[in-house]
Amino acid sequence: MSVSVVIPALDEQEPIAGVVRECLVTGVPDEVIVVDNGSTDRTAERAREAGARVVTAPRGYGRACAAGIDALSPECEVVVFLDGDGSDVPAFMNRLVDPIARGTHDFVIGSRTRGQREPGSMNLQQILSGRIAGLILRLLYGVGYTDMCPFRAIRRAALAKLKMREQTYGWNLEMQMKAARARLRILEVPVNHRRRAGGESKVSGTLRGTFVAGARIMATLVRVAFERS
Ligand SMILES: Nc1nc2c(ncn2[C@@H]2O[C@H](COP(=O)(O)OP(=O)(O)OP(=O)(O)O)[C@@H](O)[C@H]2O)c(=O)[nH]1
Ligand SMILES: [Mg+2]
Repeated sequence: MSVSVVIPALDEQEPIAGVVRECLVTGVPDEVIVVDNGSTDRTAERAREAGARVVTAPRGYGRACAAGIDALSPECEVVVFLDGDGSDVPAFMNRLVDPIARGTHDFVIGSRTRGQREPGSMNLQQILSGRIAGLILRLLYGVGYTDMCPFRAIRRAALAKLKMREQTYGWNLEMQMKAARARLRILEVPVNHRRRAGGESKVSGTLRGTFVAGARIMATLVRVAFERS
């Protein structure tokens, strides 16, 4: 199966090359697309040097993912998403892609709370919000998640049908909700998680980032829960 990796990156010049290389050495992806969200540093250049194709998108995590999807090669059948800060562990990519390639699942998502976490790689509110969102989704759709992990793989055709709309931090949760609502065959697998490999935190490590992302995630939860499929 043809696999493409999409990596949203904003000012990640330190970690990005390592992330791209780690993806490529797995031998799983046919292409790695880094979506540069208007970085003011050398993220794009470093990503390109490491072997990625670079496309640009306006600020916003969801906008980055959408731009990555627009840029997929025509052959691509499976899309893998992961962060550009070196915190996700690309060595686990096989475990995410395999069940889709074997035809048993459509959406395979990592769970950092069930995997091994480097101390300090996730804070309490990230762990709790993933668990709580997972419980709410179990009540809504009968699908249990334990994390809103950015590292995930999905069949391209299934993703297209979800009609993703979130432009910022609601993107990850929106995909999980819509996948459950669409009755995709979903699997959650434990993945390890590290501290970011250099650079600065934009979300969980700052009070403002935490607040903005938290508000957006809650708004997404309410919007998608009440929306007709
Ligand atoms: N904040 C933000 N992050 C973006 C954007 N576009 C892409 N990203 C990337 O989204 C990923 C997640 O952001 P992080 O800053 O790592 O947020 P986090 O994982 O909650 O926090 P730390 O890992 O502690 O830094 C990183 O790869 C960012 O580079 C954007 O528009 N805003
Ligand atoms: Mg991070």
